[in-house]
Amino acid sequence: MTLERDFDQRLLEKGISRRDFMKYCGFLTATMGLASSFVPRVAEVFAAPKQRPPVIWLHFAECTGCSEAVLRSMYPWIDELVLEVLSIEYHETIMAAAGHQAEDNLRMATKKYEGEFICVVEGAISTKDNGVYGKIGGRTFLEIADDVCRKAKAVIALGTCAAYGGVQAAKPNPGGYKGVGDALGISVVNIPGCPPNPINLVGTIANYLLLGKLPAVDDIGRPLFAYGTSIHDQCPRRSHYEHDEFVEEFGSEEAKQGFCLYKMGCKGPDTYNNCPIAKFNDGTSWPVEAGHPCIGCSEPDFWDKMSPFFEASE
Ligand code: FSX
Ligand code: SF4
Ligand code: F3S
Repeated sequence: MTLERDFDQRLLEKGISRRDFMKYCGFLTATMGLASSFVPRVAEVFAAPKQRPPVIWLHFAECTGCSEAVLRSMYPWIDELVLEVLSIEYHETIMAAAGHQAEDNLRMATKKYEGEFICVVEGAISTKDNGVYGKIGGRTFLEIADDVCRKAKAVIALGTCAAYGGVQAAKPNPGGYKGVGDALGISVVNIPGCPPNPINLVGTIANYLLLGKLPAVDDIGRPLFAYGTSIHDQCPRRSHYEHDEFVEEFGSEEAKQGFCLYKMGCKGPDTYNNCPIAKFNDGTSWPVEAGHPCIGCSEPDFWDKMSPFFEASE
């Protein structure tokens, strides 16, 4: 494998050893469900990208937590991601332009890269009454999405709002909010979670750069490498619950109540995501590890279907 020397140098300047970089690539490769023999090729994607696909990143109705999560992705840092792997042509949260200049940038980028760019969408789209309940610069979210997404080579819906409507689509959903795929009737890759784990976006993009195609998805558009298994089936509290010593110490009924969070309302058995393996904040923890039941944030309509999020104790 040939890691470019200047890339090694840039890593060192950031205080990152080559060993740490390779460790991350190993983690990413495993997350993507690829064999360890792919690790050097995944490293090459970041160290010596052969292509830098143009990206137009749209924001609609959401809290921007998804961008926040990506901006805090442990590695590659956002500047690496932005400047070296992708060519971000438009992103409202991190670009300097505002107002008319920003609108012009979007128009120019869409025209210049028509048919070539990846469109990342955050946030839900109002569809009721021609989408009048959500506008930017005088255009409805629906108009903007219809214009931009249809010109993209691929659309990635980042976060549960963009994927399935999220909190905006919770009952009674007065604005008729929907995810981008449903709002436009197009096929998209959904990376849900509120927020989604950044590694699942990086893995989707690395898959595209490495294999020239987007990853295989389940029947609701989620990459199987990340959303193919339930939280419950990967949960360490489940194996501890079945652990002899624990059951011996607390008794099986107490163990169930005190350790597994099911009786507090955990939705892990009905939720598909890789949180127990990928974790958040540089692999520090994830909701159930931190003592909070899973509320099913990567499932469609979780605000309606998964609530109440907590069970009242008797
Ligand atoms: Fe939604 Fe994202 Fe939750 Fe927030 O862009 S998935 S409200 S973390 O910001 O869309
Ligand atoms: Fe399953 Fe939740 Fe219990 Fe973990 S805490 S074993 S995900 S029900
Ligand atoms: Fe969401 Fe459950 Fe993971 S609430 S962050 S899918 S543990």
